[in-house]
Amino acid sequence: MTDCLFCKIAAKEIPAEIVLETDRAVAFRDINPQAPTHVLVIPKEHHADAAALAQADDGLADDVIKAAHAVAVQEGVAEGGYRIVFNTGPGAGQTVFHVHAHMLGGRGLSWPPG
Ligand code: IU
Repeated sequence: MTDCLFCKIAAKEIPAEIVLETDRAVAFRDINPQAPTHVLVIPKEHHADAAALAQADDGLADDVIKAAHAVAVQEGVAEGGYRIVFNTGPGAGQTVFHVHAHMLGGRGLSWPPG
């Protein structure tokens, strides 16, 4: 999608601190981290939100979740516990409409979220 910031990050047209890349997903550090480790995991293919990702065929949602878990292991936060969050829709706080999983870890995470 031509005007999508995260498509441009996936295409390396805009710089980001990429921590993991697979055939179909890219993971990069959030510019405004909410935890010691806060990484966004996106499919390279454009889908607006988790609802659209869930309807994408051939296991793309699986790939994104597996990449998020791989990042948690790589970043050393898997054992202490981590959270994968898809804010879906403006009412849930989604501000960038290229689906992204937030992977947060490295501190205690309370529940329920705000
Ligand atoms: P949200 O779930 O759509 O609200 O999350 C968007 C996230 O994207 C948010 O945590 C921002 O800090 C983050 N982000 C980024 O990492 N790099 C950017 O250039 C922009 C937003 I714009």
